[in-house]
Amino acid sequence: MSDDLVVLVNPNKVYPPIAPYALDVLTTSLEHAGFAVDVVDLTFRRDEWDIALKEYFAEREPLLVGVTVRNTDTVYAYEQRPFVNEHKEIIDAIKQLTEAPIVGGGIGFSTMPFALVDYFGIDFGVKGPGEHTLCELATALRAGRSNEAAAGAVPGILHNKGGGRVVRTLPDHLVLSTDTAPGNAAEDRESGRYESRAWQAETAAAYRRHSEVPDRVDNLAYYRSGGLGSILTKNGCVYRCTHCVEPDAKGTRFARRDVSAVVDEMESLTDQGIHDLHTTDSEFNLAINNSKQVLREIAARKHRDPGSSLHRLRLWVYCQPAPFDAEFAELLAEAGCVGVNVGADHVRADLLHRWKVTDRGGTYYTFADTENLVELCKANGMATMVEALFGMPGETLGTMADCIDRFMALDATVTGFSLGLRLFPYTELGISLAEECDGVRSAPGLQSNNATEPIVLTPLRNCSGPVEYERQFMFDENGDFRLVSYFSPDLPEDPETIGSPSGRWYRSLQFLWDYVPESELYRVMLPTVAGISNHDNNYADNPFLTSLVGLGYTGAFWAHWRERESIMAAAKDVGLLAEAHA
Ligand code: B12
Ligand code: SF4
Repeated sequence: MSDDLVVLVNPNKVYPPIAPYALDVLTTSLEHAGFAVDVVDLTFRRDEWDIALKEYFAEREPLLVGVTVRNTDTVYAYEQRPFVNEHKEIIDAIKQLTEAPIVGGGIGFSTMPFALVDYFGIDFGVKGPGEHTLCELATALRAGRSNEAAAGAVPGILHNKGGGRVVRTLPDHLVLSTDTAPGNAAEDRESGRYESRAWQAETAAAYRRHSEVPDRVDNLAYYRSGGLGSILTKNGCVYRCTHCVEPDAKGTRFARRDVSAVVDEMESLTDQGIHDLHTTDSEFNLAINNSKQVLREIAARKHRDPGSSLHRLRLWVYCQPAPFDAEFAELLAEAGCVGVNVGADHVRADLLHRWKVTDRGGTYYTFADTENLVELCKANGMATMVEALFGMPGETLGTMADCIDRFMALDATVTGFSLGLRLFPYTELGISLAEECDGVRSAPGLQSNNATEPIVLTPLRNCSGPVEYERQFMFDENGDFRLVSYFSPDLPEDPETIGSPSGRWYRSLQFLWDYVPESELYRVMLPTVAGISNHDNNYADNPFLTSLVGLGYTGAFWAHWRERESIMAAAKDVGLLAEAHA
């Protein structure tokens, strides 16, 4: 066994491929801590991943294997396509090839970490940023500790005890603290729900990003086949939008990275020829002063050095409608931002006030902020993608129509409408629906395409532990996939649809397609089901996206949405697209 070798595996098979940024972050920390690291990236070998694993493990016997799980599923309520089954297959193969303990992590993983440690049958798991925890785990194992002893020595680690029991080692600073979910209930401490995970993140270092280096993430290869690079300026989110997994999975406080380290990393990527960078913060404009500092630093370096590769930077950012002021818009443009994707979600104050909320439950924007953002971006030459999410509690045909009308009146480059929500265990909506069911009844709006029985959720406090609680959002009692989703029961569906656990909210979807004027469809993204359209907004194996990257387009895919007909025709001409998709 190599007593200082940690292997990090990327099992993501989704195309177009997105670089596993997490593995660059973790590799940087492990190397700082004196470990040798190999990245085994299966994305580019997705059709022969088993051979890739055999080749690798034939020559190496590592101390520890880490597996990153970025996405549990597509999180599209109409699709409900899981990925964790593919990941399990890969993990099972790894177990056949090495004795080394396996630790799981990743943002998707962190949405249901106890259930996934159990489902994958792995030794350990980490919820949230893994930098420090992974180094401490590797250090404990290198010192010769057993898995049991290592788990006890590593704050925050999840340890598989077998027989469906997964326990977390309570971080020292939480032993006496109340830094958990409201009420600080025992089950919240056990599951680690809604904690600050800022202490878990590495904020001082520039993460090392490589291209064409063996056993490392090949960022340039990803850029060539996915069209986007990535950059993180801070971890976590302080807000509590009721549909969103991120405050829980990433942490409820910001871990702001050192500004110079962030811009060093961006420059290293642009030096490598990766010119389109997408922010990977939950929202770039929260902690806005820090974000302004990052933008000022980029602009300053561009001014100082006319030869800097940062002049070729095209930045794409995720934002909320507020805060977003004129200075921020100007700084964005000066730094090289070309596109702003805003999660405005809705226009109706009556819906937003109980949905898009701060940690104290207050609203933080109105539709006027979305209008302001679109105007400021336009004035500064930046494209905009404005996204709405339909189907949250209280949604009716009237509220949808109102939102479509007012979103279409915005002069946004593209407007995206989604319908229905994939529900996760620790979102406010997931928690409140479990309360409403209380383990004895179903709640209106709960749906899963595979459900054969009414969906009855049990609150965490009444479950045997977090494994059982989390599992019910992904699996039924027989262990079959049942990805739980939610659609407003106030939408005009037949009573049979609403009454059936597997009813499909097709009428509401058809309404969307009918209501958006045909003349506007060129700049609108709508959810699809088989038969409605080939033009959907799903990133997973989407023919439009694969055409884009095949033809050499780069940047956020929505920025090319208006030209999709001609792009797909061109892709067909050069043989990139099968007839069925043209
Ligand atoms: C930016 C982004 C995108 C961009 C990516 C652009 C780019 N160039 O990277 C685009 C728009 C392309 C995109 C697409 C998709 N995305 Co996206 N995306 C994000 C976002 C905002 C950032 C992801 C990221 O890179 N984070 C930065 C890295 C450094 O953080 P990290 O991955 O969490 O890693 C840390 C920890 O998780 C942990 N960790 C990670 N791995 C491991 C492994 C071990 C062993 C350990 C110990 C720890 C550990 O340590 C890491 C370092 O701190 C996240 C939400 C978020 N705030 O993270 C959603 C998110 C990951 N996306 C999501 C989804 C579903 C998708 C799509 C599947 C959507 C779709 N159907 O089309 C696709 C998948 C694309 C693909 N090929 O995989 C979901 C996943 C939810 C879930 N339950 O699985 C998220 C969480 C959004 C959400 N709120 O629902 N995405
Ligand atoms: S949707 Fe809300 S809770 Fe989620 S990351 Fe954005 S601001 Fe934070």
